[in-house]
Amino acid sequence: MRIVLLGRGGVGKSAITIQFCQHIFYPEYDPSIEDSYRKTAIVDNTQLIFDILDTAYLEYYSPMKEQYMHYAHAFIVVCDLTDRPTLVEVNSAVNDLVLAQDREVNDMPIVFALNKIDLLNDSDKKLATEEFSSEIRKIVNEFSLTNWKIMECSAKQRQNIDEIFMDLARRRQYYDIVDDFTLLQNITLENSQKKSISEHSRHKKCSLM
Ligand SMILES: Nc1nc2c(ncn2[C@@H]2O[C@H](COP(=O)(O)OP(=O)(O)O)[C@@H](O)[C@H]2O)c(=O)[nH]1
Ligand SMILES: [Mg+2]
Repeated sequence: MRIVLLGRGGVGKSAITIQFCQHIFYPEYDPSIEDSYRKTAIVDNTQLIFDILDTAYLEYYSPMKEQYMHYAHAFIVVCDLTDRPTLVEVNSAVNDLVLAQDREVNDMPIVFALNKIDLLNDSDKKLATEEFSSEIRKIVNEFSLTNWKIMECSAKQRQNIDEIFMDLARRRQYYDIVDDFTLLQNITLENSQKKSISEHSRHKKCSLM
């Protein structure tokens, strides 16, 4: 199952990924690293392979991100519960993933992860969660998302980290994982179709002239 993490730099995408895969918290992880991780886990008695892309803001075009976004089975859109401006990126992240998935119904599983709850006391956490949740609900309505959940978490203290990934696995209708070989075949096929279409239109133009 392929999962992509999105959200503004510094919200904790890498910390969540590394905590889930390796059970450690790196306080100083390089913010420019975009990398994929693999982890096997049992969900409801079924063994699942999680292929996770931890994205980063990159100045250059990232073909890996483009393909992962299109072929992803689920998304984690992360924001920092102590930093309200990180909500801005939630909107653009949802916009990007909706475009990349290009579905008739936007039923791709999405968890909105409100990270860094360890930094807030109970009453601040409650207030911030309410505020973030109401903003996220607006975005959900705007894009007509049908398969989503808001979850608080702490990558630092490993709170709700496994739960996020398990929730996405359960939200996915099908457990049949397209293996990497099939994926590669699909990409090659799509590329060759694009190529033949453009060749076809070139020929057409020539014959018209
Ligand atoms: N207190 C706290 N700090 C966190 C948490 N998650 C990430 N951080 C810190 O926030 C900063 C950015 O995290 P990082 O995972 O690199 O963010 P990314 O840019 O979204 O990948 C780092 O200094 C992390 O140590 C968390 O749950 N609690
Ligand atoms: Mg990172």
